[in-house]
Amino acid sequence: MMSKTMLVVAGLAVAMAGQSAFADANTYGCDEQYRPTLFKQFGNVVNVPDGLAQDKDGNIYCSAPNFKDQNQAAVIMRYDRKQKTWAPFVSGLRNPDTGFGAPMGLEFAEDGNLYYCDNQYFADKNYKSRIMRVTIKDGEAQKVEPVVENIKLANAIRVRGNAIYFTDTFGDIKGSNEGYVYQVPFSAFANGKVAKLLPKGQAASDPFCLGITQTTPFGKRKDIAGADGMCMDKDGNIYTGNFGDGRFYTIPVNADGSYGKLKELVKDLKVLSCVDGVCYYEKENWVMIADSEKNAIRYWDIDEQTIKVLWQNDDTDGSDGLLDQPCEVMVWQDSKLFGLLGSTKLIVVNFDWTFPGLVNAGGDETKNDKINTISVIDL
Ligand SMILES: [Ca+2]
Ligand SMILES: [Ca+2]
Ligand SMILES: [Ca+2]
Repeated sequence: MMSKTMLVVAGLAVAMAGQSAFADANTYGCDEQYRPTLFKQFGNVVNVPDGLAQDKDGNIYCSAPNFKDQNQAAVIMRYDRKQKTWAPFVSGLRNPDTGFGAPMGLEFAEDGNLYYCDNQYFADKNYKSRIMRVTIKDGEAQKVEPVVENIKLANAIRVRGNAIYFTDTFGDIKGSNEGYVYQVPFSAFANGKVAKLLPKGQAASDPFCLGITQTTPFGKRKDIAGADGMCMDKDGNIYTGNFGDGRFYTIPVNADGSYGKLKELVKDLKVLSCVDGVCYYEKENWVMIADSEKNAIRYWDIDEQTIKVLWQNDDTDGSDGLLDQPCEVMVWQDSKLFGLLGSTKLIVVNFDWTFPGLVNAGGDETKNDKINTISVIDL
């Protein structure tokens, strides 16, 4: 049996070994307990993963718009929590107008159906994106149909109460770099109806539009992309942020459930210069943020009203589990049901389809690697 002193010495040696091996992360001031590890490495069938959702049994769904190799039709993959296996859940998703499918943000409704963003912006910028509903019976997809149309770049979606909420990342209005948050009630697409957004020039008077963001492009990125990720806290306040400049916002919910005006929370390139996917971590009252530009996971501490870093790393191909252009975050097993079964985990999707000015591949768009990964962080 080890003496107390020996245990302390052994512990110190482990701690020191850890420090030298993980010097890269420590330069960003990250706690080693949050070092990401590899959750899944996909083959070419999933060559660009993007969105994340979980059903009420804790199974994970990952959408794959497959921008790097469009010969691989878009797919939504499903991870069986008990079997620990991945399989296609809905495959061959193609938009009839463009021949191309691009599922991005996705979330389950209370009734068990799955809603997802079909992002057609990279195929056709002329309002071809849609919100789709996958009707599910006994755990199997039955049909896939549009419920909202006339969207530019449908990106993130949430389902709460009797409405869906989603972001549209581009407006393409000359001289103004807008992004949008929409709320569309189920009644607008009941009985086979399809809801249609107004053209972006009329967004301010669109009854479905809750808020309009503004992006100021900067540096090498010069990216004008607006509202990207979106989530709600436990009270229903909405959080969103711009991909292009990291400006971070809330839309506060009123006592009667209606929404107030979009309000800026952070506009500071030094602490946050890119917001991709966001999710709510109820236990800590944090909004987790995928910083696609800097290979980082940051969070908005709602109680302290500050941005902090959970993890950040330099360029990697992702095979080591480290972040490789993280685009989506999801707190997994945060419910009472799964909390008993294991620790809470943050699942992180790595987009790895680089744009100018990102840490990933030095922003070189010709250098996307072939390793397509999901990371996991123990919270
Ligand atoms: Ca996104
Ligand atoms: Ca990679
Ligand atoms: Ca990389």
